[in-house]
Amino acid sequence: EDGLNAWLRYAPIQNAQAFQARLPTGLVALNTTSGSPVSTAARELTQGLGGIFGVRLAASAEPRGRNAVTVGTVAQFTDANPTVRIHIPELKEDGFHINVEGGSVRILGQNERGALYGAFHYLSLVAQGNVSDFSLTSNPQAPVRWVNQWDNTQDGGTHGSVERGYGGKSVFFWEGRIREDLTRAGQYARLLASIGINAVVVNNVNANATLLHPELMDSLARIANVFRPYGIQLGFSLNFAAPQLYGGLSTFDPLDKSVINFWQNVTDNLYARIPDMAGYLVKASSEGQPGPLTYNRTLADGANLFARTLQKYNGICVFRAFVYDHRNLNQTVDWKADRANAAVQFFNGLDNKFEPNVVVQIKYGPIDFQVREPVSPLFSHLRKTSTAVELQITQEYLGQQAHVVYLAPMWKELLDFDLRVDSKPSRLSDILNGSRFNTSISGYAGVVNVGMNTTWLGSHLAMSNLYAYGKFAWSAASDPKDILTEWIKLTFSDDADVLRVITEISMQSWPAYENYSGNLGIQTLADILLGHYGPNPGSQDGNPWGQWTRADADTIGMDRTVKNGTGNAGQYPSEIASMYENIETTPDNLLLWFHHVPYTQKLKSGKTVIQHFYDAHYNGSAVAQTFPKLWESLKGKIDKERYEHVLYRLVYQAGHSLVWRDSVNNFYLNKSSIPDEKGRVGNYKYRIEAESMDLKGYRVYNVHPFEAASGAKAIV
Ligand code: BDP
Repeated sequence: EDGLNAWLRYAPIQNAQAFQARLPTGLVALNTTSGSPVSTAARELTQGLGGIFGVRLAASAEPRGRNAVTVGTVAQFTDANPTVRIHIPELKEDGFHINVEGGSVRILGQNERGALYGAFHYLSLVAQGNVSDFSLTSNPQAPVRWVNQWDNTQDGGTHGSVERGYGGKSVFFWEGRIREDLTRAGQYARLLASIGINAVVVNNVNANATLLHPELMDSLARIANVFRPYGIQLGFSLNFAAPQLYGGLSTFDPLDKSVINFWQNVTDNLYARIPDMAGYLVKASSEGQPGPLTYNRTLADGANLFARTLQKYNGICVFRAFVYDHRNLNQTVDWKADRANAAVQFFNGLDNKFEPNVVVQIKYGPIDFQVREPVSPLFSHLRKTSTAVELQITQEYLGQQAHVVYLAPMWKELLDFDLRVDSKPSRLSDILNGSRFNTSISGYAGVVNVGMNTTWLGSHLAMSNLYAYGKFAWSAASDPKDILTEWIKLTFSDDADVLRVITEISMQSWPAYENYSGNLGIQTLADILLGHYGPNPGSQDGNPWGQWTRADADTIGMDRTVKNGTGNAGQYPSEIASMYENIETTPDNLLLWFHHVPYTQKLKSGKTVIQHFYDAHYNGSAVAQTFPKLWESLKGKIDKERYEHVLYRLVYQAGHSLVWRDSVNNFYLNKSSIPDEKGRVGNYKYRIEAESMDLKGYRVYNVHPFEAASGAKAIV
């Protein structure tokens, strides 16, 4: 098993024979046109029931499909069976209804995509051994359930690279062109359709304008063709300066007539090739990228420019809120500057200025995919504008798939968070499903970044995050542990030990990572300048982008209060603002996010901040130390290839968690000069240092930063 089929393995289940009498023997596909999602559904059902139970479904001519599985849309069913009355609860776009009575199974979608989702859902249930009679209706909570890929498309030098991708080369691009062989792109679409995703933005938000070349647009259409049988639409990232960089115009001012014409022409050309394109994703005026602010235009001017070109095609323009330009080059502490404030400031006054087909895509927290962030306050400011949350499946700051970090519990906390807008219940999930502010095209975007590696993300266990993302995008009421159980059964097996061990590892993994990386809301403490990987707490304060931990000899944390700090707490609705403004009411896990305190500040637990730091780093890494042993208890119960692959990574994670623990603890011991009450930090008397051994073929190397190696030395 190499992971390629992920949770769609359709592996035989135990006691398959016992179920035979209850299984369909025929198949009625209500649309047999090749390439239609319903015909894809029929193929999956044949393959799935064949794999799981060994049944061979015969195409059945009988339109009602007794002892058969019938799949199609409600309208197709009614057309084929004009005299049959069926009662189906209300279906929303992409929703489905499944009815199982013995071997007669009806899977009907509101549209073809819904029928395909229904087929996958049915297969997932039977693959978990559920063949009893049931009837269920499922509707997605929101229409935007997108995936973003950060695949690079430049000519020359990139070799199919994926920005922040840890699963190998792009499945779409190679050297500035679209791959000839798009098999993997099709397999990816299959995986995504099975979890209810309806669009993929295929190129990096740091977009390159050359893809607008007509020949490349033709090839982009090939990707869309591979997606279509799975009901997946193609989305496309744009470079805001393309009119100048690619079109040869002297400007890219969004209000300039020639610029408007340029973009209309691009949109017309793309839709001529891809009539069902989902729309655009735009990163502008961010991290040095061009944008409307270059011309003193507003972000709404920027978003509307694209939105208007899309309207006649029903396309949407997703405009990212990750906009900031603050750089502090002299590196002195500016107590009022705060990148976390940027989005709300830039969007201020724009709420009623966006075209109706604009969706503002907001990272879950106000900074950047950290291990713990409060919900972005921007969600409470945009009330007339559709919004989508941006979650990150690729674990950029969270261990880059070399560490197991199951993210669903984090997402659950964020989605359940009540922003109390106007002192009314305002859970993030209710803003995203459109119910809180009555928005029509809100939803979810996940930065996934799969690659050509057969594990997709670079690690088998990381795939639970992709699976969970789809489930949350479909329904925020999903439960992280239930999702995990399902995923384990489908991906590995329903063996009790396998379920117990993978659940134990996964459910402990986010708290463990938070503990051994950066806790109390201090951010991840990963190296901030280069790879965003591994411990480098010093880099947080020594960079111009303003992500400051503001640690000195006596104090630590970022004062984001209105009273003394950057005012960020005041960007939240009043009840939440006052909670974060006061140290007493700020939850410990966000204490250092909102407050600058002495290391000796007491937490609610009674511990000091510094002692909590030390203890948490020991506890977190102690948990990671248990992972390899737990996994080893599954030897023989998991196929060899995946067993070895996962074990290798867990052993690495256990070791790297020690590096994290010691680096962070040493750094703060050095800063604060407050010893660990338990005498552990900086005490290496039982450790044999590599540099003190007899070295053959190695030499001693001075490590910088010092805290990354005991005694600041390593061997190379
Ligand atoms: C940062 C990533 C960078 C992205 C940027 C973004 O490090 O690769 O381009 O976010 O989201 O976290 O635009």
